[in-house]
Amino acid sequence: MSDIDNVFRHKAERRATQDGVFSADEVGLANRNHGALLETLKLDITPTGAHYLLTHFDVPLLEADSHILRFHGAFSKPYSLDMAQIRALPPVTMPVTLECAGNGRTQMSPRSFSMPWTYEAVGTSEWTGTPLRPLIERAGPLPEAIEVSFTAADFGFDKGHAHAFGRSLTLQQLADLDVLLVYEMNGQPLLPQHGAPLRLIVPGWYGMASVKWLTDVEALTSPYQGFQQVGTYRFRQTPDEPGHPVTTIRVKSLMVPPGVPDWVSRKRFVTPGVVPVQGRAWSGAGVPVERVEVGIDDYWHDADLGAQVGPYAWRAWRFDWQATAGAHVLRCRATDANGAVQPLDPVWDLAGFANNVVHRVEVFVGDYPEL
Ligand SMILES: Nc1nc2c(c(=O)[nH]1)N[C@H]1C(S)=C(S)[C@@H](COP(=O)(O)O)O[C@H]1N2
Ligand SMILES: [Mo]
Repeated sequence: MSDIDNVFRHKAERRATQDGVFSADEVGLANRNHGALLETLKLDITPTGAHYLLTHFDVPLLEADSHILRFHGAFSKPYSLDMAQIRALPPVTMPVTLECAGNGRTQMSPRSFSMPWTYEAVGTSEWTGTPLRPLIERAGPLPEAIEVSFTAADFGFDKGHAHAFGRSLTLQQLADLDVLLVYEMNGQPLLPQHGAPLRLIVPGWYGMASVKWLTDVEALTSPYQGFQQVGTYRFRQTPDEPGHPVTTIRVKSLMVPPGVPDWVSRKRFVTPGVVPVQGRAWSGAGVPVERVEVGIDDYWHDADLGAQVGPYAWRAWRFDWQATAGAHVLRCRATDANGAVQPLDPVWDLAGFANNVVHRVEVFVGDYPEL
């Protein structure tokens, strides 16, 4: 067996979970895939450079001028579009909150051996593109078509499986969702790392559905078997069960950590008095957030809610805290219009998916002369 085979064998047999210190592999993933700076939660729209990143393989550096999107497979009228033709289609700009399904993974114990997110894999952008639905209708799915797969230009190995990143949606999901074919983020052409020149945005779903570097749209007559659809992004308690697919975003909120931080621990320092505590809250599937509570130690207080920027975007909230001297734990907890509420402790999943546990920040209140 060659050394190359050994590398993939090692990866195929990697441990599913671990506890304790972070491995060099996890640190390497964290260096490639950064999260949002929590202070940008003051803004409705995350500055493009502060939007989190999740790229499994290498970022393909594609030329917009020669990029082609192909509609093929079980369609009656397969066709292709270049970027000029896509930009000439009716444009839509929509604020959408995107969150990685692995956000919060490190708060589970044992944790999944993967990208070690804590709280920060979320952001909201103004995405500009064109609705996908009319383009699927134009291709004319054959009566036997049941799903459409979306394949990207990035390729690599995961657990020994070689594949281009790809995902699928059923024709019913495509009819129900407001999927966009996107070429601009916050009024600028997509950056290479966010999917240039063309990506999907699937509003209300966790980020894995929003395929970057999109090249192929294929109608299928049997369920898609791509690794990113069947090999991962499934809720599981054990590695052997098929599990059920990760889809819509769970209700969640985050706060801008108040005061000033300690460089390494990120614990916070404020002086006594009124301390504004603010943040953003969101849910999936277009379900609005109805309530945000702020926990000061063991007491919960209702926060004031700001405007909902769009059906798929997060909502601002704010609470004025009368800070008293001592060490305090601040938390925030959102409830959506379906009555779903964030749990106080993580709900364990093998791969660490969809952890919407309450955000917890430690704050020291004192008469710090420097503040
Ligand atoms: N082609 C491709 N699309 C992809 C991914 C990827 O690795 N390759 N990662 C997905 C995941 S898991 C997430 S959370 C989002 C992240 O989008 P962003 O990097 O623009 O924030 O892209 C999704 N689309
Ligand atoms: Mo993700």
